[in-house]
Amino acid sequence: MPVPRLLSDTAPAHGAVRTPRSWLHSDVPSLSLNGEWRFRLSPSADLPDDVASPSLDDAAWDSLPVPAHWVLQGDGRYGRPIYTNVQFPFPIEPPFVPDENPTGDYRRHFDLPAGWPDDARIVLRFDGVESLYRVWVNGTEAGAASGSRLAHEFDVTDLVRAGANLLSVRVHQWSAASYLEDQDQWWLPGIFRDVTLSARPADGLEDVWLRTGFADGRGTIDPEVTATDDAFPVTLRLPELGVEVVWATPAEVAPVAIGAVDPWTAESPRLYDATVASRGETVSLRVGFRTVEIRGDRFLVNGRRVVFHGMNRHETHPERGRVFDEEHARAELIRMKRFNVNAIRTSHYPPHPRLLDLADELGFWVVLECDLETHGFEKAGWRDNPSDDPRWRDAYLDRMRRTVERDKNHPAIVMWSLGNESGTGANLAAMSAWVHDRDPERPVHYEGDYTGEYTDVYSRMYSSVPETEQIGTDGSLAPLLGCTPAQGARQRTKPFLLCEYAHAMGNGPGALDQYEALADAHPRLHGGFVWEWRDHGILTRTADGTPFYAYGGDFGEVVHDGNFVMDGMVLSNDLPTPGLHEFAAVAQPVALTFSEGAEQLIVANRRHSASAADLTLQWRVEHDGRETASGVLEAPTVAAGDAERVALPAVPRSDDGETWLTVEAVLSEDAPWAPAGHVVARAQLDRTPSRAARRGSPAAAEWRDSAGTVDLGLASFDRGGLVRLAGRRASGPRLELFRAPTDNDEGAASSDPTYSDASIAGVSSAQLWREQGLDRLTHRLVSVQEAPGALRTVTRVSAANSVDSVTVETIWAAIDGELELRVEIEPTAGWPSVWPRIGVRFDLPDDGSPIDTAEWFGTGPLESYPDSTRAAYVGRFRASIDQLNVEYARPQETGHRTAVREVDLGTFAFTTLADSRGRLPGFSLSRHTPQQVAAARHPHELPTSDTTHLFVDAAQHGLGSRACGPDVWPEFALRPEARTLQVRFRA
Ligand code: IPT
Repeated sequence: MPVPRLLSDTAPAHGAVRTPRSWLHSDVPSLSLNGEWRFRLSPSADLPDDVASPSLDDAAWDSLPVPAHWVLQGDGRYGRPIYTNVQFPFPIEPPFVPDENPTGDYRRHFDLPAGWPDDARIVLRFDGVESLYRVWVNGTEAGAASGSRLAHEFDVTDLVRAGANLLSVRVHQWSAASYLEDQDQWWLPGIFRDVTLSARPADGLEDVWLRTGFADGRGTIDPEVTATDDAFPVTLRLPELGVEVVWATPAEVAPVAIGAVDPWTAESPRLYDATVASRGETVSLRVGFRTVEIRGDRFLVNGRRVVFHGMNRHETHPERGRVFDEEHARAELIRMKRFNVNAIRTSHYPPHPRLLDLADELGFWVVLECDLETHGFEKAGWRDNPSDDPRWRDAYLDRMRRTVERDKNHPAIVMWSLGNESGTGANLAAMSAWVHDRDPERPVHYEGDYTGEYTDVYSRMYSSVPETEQIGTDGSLAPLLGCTPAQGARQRTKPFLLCEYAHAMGNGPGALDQYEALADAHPRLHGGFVWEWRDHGILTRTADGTPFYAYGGDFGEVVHDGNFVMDGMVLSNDLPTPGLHEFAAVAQPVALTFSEGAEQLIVANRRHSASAADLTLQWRVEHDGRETASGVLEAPTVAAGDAERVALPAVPRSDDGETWLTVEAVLSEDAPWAPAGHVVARAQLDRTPSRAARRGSPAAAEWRDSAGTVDLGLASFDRGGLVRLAGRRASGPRLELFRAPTDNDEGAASSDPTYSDASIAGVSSAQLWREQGLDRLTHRLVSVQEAPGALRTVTRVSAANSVDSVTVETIWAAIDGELELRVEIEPTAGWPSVWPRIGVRFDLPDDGSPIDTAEWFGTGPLESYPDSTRAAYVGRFRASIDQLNVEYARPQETGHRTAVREVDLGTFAFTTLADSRGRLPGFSLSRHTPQQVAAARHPHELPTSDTTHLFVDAAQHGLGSRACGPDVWPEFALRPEARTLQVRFRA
């Protein structure tokens, strides 16, 4: 077929492409063709077929590893990655792609192993090639295929010969298939998964499917064996269960009652080794017994409701891209388990097949998604969308078929998903119908089926808290997205899940606990999947060699979507974000609460089916963050879904400090994913006896005007301003209303009426802040006064061309060997929007000994914000300035510790006093001002600094999820208001 026609061909496969089947562990002879290949890159697809010619001399070609993406090899020699979310990086003219089409020619020689059976079919398997490729063996074309994250097998029996062989592959970056692969990720061409040659005997097992079931403590296996008559007898063995069944002919293959077994669940992923042997081949599987069903609006596994505490997982790595690394994948899944993640949506394509072995083994509910997204068609109102165009029907069906057939044996997979963001249409409906026929058990998911025409579960992305609540509630006529009231009523008859929520871009997301509470309250709601597991940063270097994690635009792309690809719970360098810690606290599988009167701990087991017998309840009492007593509670065994009460010990109270009781549920023994002692859940109780709050001293009454150049206790002042503190240079307090906007502050999504009083549709909070000049406030000293042992200043703070202002009164007073500072912050009426923060900044120049560590008593150990406080607990913590701040991919607000009581910075320390409403301030420590942070696009662009900045904030604005979802919940939005800050410094 001429190249232009092949490139625009919507039909997925040509030539000797074999029928899709399971990815099986088999004993047939095989040869991995991974390794170094000869490689040549051309800028265009229209090339002579010389790549296939045995006489071509490729000695001058480069060498490239397989599997790999060519754009991630050779330091830019083979082009660069392109990041787009919804946009297509080429003109939208389906099914055509531009002539400028990077094309990689690959060649390698291999020896056909001696001793492979003569009558075997020789099969060449590609587990992933992006996006369209042609294959030749010894100069003859075997075929062509597309479907980047799907497997293809070619029958090359007639093309290979004994001894040396030449394998040639031509890979085009762009093809008709690219229109179906518009997922939000880097475009990364190349042979990026394994290539394997195998010898399939005539009496081998073409395919095996062991469908399992579990009911009343007993397992069943409903087998499907695809093999020729010659392959029989076929024997199924499960040695551990004493099962050995022999089928003499295909007609004898029938369901097997297994007897008593332990079921498979994500919590107790019990697997049994099984083999299926024909005359010529034995395959090994790990079987888990479980039954998936929908009953009414409940999604059940083994008869019990499942709540997804899930992550959307892309395959991405800063150096390898989508090339699979089993060790890294295992470490990722172990990390998920440690952070109370119990489910994975394989967004938005099937992962490397080994990932599903790991999911079976470690235990996850998996929604396995097909490799499909046509999001870029949304721009033109879905005109020409392949999803509803008969020319693409075969491609859609082929993709779904390859998805299901490859992975159907995995107990972890409890749902199939048709794809993501592809509008709606007949081809999607046809995919669903095909799945229903092929695998009637597992439900079909697809979010774009708003009205529920052809899918089994109701799914949404980023619906707000009130909307989600309405979905969970009966009798609500509130319209559901894209539905008439009648369609909405139908959707409410189905189980609901959030296939994406809580967009984890930069600092955030907020409100995880609000979504969790909804799933607790409304059984129809089955939880969801956070967008997304990890950042997709690509490790690269600046011209001067500084390494950094690149995002969209860093490779000079013509169109790109910036840092929208950095929206994970884990940073590019594998570091879990505070957002992931918040998730772990919210998703904790046992809820620990205290009875009224605090005599008892209530242990509620929120798991699917496992008891809490694997957990030990440890307690400790701390006075002002210092442990005074500890022990272990006599824990009852709490069955899943039950709650039990446990008596608490007597708590010794501190006379003058705070008394906190902390209870932690920890693993009693090592689990496959965490050692004994790993904290699974935590709760705290404030047992501080109520006593009169510590009040600041009354301000001196006899003020007289002053030049303000005085010494006061451990500080010196010049014209009212601080110049020295505890023997080091210092300045401040300076009013700070700005924070370096988070990605959510920069987001302009959503105008849900519930939130709208705090936000304007289409306009980000950050834009409003910049318009008002919060990042460029100017100061005018109005007055300086003195009284014995005290100093008072009044400053008016406002921005250029603004009538709105803030009056800041500071009163310093030397008291009991300490220096007290009281700051009264009072805005004029009329400031129009929410504020990022209300606080003050102190500048502390290094002078040879930088302030680079803080020890504090307050909440920690990680940053927290008003709508993300569940992971924070009260204690005494210590951290370096680098540990205090998170290196988000794009620099932004970070490091705020809420409700701090005491901070020790080495040369000096300070305590805080609650305001008249009992609110304690927070603090942060940074090497940069918010203005500097806001100006940097990447961490390495931050200027070198010779100063530490201390921020004491009366309040911070919440985080929300507005980069792609709802704004900050009104209760956690910070409005301009008068606030008081009060701290006491000591040396
Ligand atoms: C949603 C996509 O499904 C997901 O792939 C990702 O792009 C996410 O957005 C944003 O990071 S679609 C969005 C338009 C709601």
